[in-house]
Amino acid sequence: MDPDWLPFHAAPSKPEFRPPPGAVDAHCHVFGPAEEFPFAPQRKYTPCDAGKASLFALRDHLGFSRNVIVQATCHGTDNSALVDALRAAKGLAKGVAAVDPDISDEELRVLNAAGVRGVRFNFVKRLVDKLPQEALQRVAEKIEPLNWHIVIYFEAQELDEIHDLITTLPTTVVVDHMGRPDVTQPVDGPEFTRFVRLMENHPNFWVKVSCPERLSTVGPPRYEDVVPFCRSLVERFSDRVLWGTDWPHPNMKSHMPDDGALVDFIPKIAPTTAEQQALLVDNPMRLYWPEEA
Ligand code: 0GY
Repeated sequence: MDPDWLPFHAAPSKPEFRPPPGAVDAHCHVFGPAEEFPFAPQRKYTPCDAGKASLFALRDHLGFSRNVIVQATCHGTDNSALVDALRAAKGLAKGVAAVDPDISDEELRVLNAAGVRGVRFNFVKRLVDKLPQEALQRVAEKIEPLNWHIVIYFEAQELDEIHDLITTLPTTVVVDHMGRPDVTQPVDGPEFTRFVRLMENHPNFWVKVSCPERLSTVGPPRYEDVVPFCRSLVERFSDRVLWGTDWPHPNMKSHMPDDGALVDFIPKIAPTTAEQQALLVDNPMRLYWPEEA
């Protein structure tokens, strides 16, 4: 693992907030274990191992029922660790994969059978080498017939560059971590307003109100400066918001969050039981387990 890598919290607190029955942690990852699932040669970081057993133990400890496991860039487009975790979860996890534009229909079928329901396009420059837009469009066309969606990860300053590509995608589009706003700017300032408009103008867009630990400048345990941003999205788009821990928190440099404290952030951004039910159960179930929703 990288010399400055911060491993995940060894003993997260038990949250005071009790998620509603059937709650879904809709953004988390597995890393390795590297001996069984080697990291990709082109990776931009080498994490600690963070395998499926630790993830499932955290799910139970925090009072959640299900996970959506998102392929992390350190595994490139080799989704073996993800698929292994999905199979082990016995229906209690769905996945978001990273795929090459020339992926075969048979490979897509295998991923689908394992529980993959989306692909991720990562535009964060420190994490990936740039992929041509035409390649991403090819992936979008291939996954559309499977009824998968596209998860996109970008930072606020990248929105201009990718706007035309992402707004013409034919599927549901889920934006990670609110498009990573600069939370020192006002919530009603030009940057975040631009993101709110994107959500308003494109009803196929969903958003994860996640990662206060990455966005906050005031820090743990309450991450107060991120609350208004999440709150504004939950209020406006209550049927298109998702929440996730982001365990095992790749590339955190300032601190490693206590996952229990992250769960206690939820009632601040979704104060009513109706909002909590939508955020944690109804919305992720509709997107990832429509057959049970
Ligand atoms: C996240 C955030 C990060 C990393 C990745 O796939 C990844 O490597 O998503 C990050 O470094 O900001 O969502 O886990």
